[in-house]
Amino acid sequence: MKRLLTLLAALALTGLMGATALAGTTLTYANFPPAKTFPCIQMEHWKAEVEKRTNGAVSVQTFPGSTLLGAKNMLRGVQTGQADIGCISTAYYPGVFPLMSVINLPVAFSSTEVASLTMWDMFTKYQPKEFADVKVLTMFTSAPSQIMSKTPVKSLDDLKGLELRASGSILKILGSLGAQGVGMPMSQTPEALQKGVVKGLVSSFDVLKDFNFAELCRFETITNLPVYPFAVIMNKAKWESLPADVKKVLEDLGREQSQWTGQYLDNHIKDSLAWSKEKYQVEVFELTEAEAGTIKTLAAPLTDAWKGDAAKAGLDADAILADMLALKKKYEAEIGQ
Ligand code: DTR
Repeated sequence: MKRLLTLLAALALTGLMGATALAGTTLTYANFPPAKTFPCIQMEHWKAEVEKRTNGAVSVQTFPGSTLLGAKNMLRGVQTGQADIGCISTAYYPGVFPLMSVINLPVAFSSTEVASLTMWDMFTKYQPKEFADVKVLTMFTSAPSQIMSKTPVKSLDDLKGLELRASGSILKILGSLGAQGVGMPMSQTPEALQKGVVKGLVSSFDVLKDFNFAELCRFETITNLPVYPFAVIMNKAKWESLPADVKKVLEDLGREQSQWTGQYLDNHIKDSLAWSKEKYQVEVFELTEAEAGTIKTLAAPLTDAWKGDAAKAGLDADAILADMLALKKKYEAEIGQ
């Protein structure tokens, strides 16, 4: 009897310890832009879902605005465990993500939801080696990129010599259009605009409202340049330490979170532009069809350059590109453009 009691007590204790250990699981999640920008809005949504779906067994402590890790040390910081989870814009790491940078090519995505789901499916299909030492929790993109500037860009001629902040493939497109692309993460852009180091930027229209860029950049030109890819990554050892049921909750959220973020941003772009027109009377210019055609022609070599880089990394570039275009088409038919 005494033995049985001891056994029961031991079992109760282990159970209790297990529950306590689980209840105490807190995951730190770092992000580089300010709290009200879309990468952080999606982070808070994910946190709420994880806490709800694990019945509070896991809590997530979020660090927006580069308070734990910044745009450029995010990848390393997550690999080394300074943060458990981090959000990276892959365009800030040239050459590091040869496969997933296919999403940053000039293939005319017009919906963030389509681009985000395409990216997620590409990731799950190819499981690229470039992410082998982290656990990928979700992926999404920004919306198609547009010019926001202090001086009007009514035609491509107005771009000559204009200093515009950008990143990734867009920098190269700007160069071939005669503009002066200046590469930097979004988190450094407010200061660069304030100081006049750049006269505008190329990114998605959400930033007009979320960074109040509409105040300085009163002129917007629709160019529909590439989307920027993002990945939410987790420290591999931390991932391995999680119980199976928690892993399942996080894995089940991957695609859903990608779609949620795409939908959020597609709606928010409209809201941000309407707000900017109302508050700062920003002017929006559309290029002529001929000029849009010029951008397309000038951007085309980027795809060949990407293929070269992908082949060097041992990837089947043609198959990857064809798969991405097929997924884009499939989602455009399902969701709309
Ligand atoms: N990686 C991006 C895309 C972007 C669009 N909106 C935001 C808001 C906050 C951070 C990044 C972004 C870029 O650098 O333009």
